Amino acid sequence: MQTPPSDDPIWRFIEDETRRQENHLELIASENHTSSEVMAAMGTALTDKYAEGYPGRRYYGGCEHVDEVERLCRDRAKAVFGSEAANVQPHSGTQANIGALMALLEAGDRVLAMSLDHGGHLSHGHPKNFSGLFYEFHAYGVERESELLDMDKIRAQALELRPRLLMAGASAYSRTIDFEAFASIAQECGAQLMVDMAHIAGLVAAGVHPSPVPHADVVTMTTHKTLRGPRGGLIVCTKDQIKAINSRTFPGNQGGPFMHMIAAKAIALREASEPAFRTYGAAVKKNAGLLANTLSEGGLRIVSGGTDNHLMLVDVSAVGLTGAEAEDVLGQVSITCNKNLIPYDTQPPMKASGIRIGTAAVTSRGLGEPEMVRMGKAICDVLRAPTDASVAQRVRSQVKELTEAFPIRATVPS
Ligand code: DSN
Repeated sequence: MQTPPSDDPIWRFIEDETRRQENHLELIASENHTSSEVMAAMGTALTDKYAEGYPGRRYYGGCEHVDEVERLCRDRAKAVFGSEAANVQPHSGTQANIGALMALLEAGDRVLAMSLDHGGHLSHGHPKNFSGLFYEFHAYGVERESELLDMDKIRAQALELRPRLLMAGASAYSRTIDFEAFASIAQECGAQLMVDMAHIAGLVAAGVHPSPVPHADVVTMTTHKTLRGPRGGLIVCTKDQIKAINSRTFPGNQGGPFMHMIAAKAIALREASEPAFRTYGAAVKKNAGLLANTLSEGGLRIVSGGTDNHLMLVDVSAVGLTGAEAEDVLGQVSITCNKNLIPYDTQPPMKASGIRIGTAAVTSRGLGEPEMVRMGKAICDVLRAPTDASVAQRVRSQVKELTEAFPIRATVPS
């Protein structure tokens, strides 16, 4: 970072966090490192502008330039995801989901979505979340043996429940989701289909994961995970749905849009449409596969036996650790990940039996195949000898070598 503009301690905290990111290997599957251009757009005069409404129909004056920003962002979202319509205003993934649920349902309507305990998301019906408070959510999960979604079982459950909405999408599922099968189930039971592709949006944009867009009524996402944009949400949908989506986003559940973030989303979407992003998406997926193999060969159990996307769940109970302990020992060697429930976990969420690992961020800083093998072996070493100070010391040096060889914004387009 350049010289801080004042001696406000906040700048010190920001510098500390910047340094932490630089010196750690970031394996939290929902995080990424944005380009300098995305980063720059967030710190612009657009943050000062109020623009309630939509381009051409705002409640305040002076919106002519931010109108252009939002129009271009919308057009880019439609082009990247091949959708008929887009709303780029949601402040977050959860707010995108709130807007979509409000557009598709009446309060109290029945929904069938993936269980949080098996990899779903809080905004897919957790009893303390808006979704669970205002709608009647039911959950499907993965099979105990295979740890995979069984589409026949989901079909049977949906036909019995007859939900008004079927939801697909997850925050901790490492396998390809069959959106076509979800659409066919929705059609069979007379439900609408909503897909939350927050985690895989970048893989879909890169063409390395099947897209839900041709199959779903509404698709929500975040822009900051594999899509590598600023923090925020985004909704793509059919022409039939956009009027309701717009109205439930603003004034339904938000006030003024964050125009600086929409500018940054537009830049991220341009980057996602460039050939280099296809290469990036393919590398994220390849890196995840290699890392999963290395961990598996090193004696760790990967939930469902592997990964088809950017993430994997590692069952650390087999090495005598809880997920919380594994997160902690890896943190001590500058490898950041998060504890995570595994399917049918017997531990509470704050302990958990697993960790979730993703390759989006380390791939952005340029780590490739040899580094995945090296990192995977280091993770195995630490998790299998969590109290061995000499192992920790050796791995810390290895991480230092990697982080120094691959600085964060050296390889991301800027
Ligand atoms: N917190 C995000 C994740 O880690 O998957 C989901 O909102």
